[in-house]
Amino acid sequence: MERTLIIAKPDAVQRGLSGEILRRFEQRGLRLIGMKFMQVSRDLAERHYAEHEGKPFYNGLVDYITSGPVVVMAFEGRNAIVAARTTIGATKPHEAAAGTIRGDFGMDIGRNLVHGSDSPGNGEREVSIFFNEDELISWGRDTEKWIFE
Ligand code: DAT
Ligand code: MG
Repeated sequence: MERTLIIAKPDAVQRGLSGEILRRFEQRGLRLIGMKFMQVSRDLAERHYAEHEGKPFYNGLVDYITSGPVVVMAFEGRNAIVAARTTIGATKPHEAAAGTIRGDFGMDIGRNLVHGSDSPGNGEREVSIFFNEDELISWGRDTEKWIFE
């Protein structure tokens, strides 16, 4: 069972796309276990993006994710990481396939609308820095057997 952290970034919230983004993961069959509307602090942004520290785009990335409120979601499921990444699309929205979130709504790498964890380890790490365990709901979906064989 994998966990992935999804963030509808400030541009997605400003453009009224946070519901559309939630809908796509929900419809895909990922199971929501936590969600919150929040403003990311600089400290939290720096911990979340620690692996990018020192890269030329790092400061801009931290500015962007802290520039307005975001909707943060945690999902759980078999193969959740890869499933979410394929729903999100390529990092550069102008190259992202049509049908993906970035490919349908984005143009610029600095406004790519959504974050998704890139590995099971990062999924666990990122979910745990954005959510306390008591903010995550363990629940069974009645449709489970129609989504997974
Ligand atoms: P992703 O968000 O697809 O996982 P990433 O983890 O490599 O991509 O990078 C995190 C974010 O940093 C990405 O969503 C946009 C920004 N970014 C990455 N590479 C960049 C670059 N070469 N120039 C500008 N921004 C970049
Ligand atoms: Mg990444």
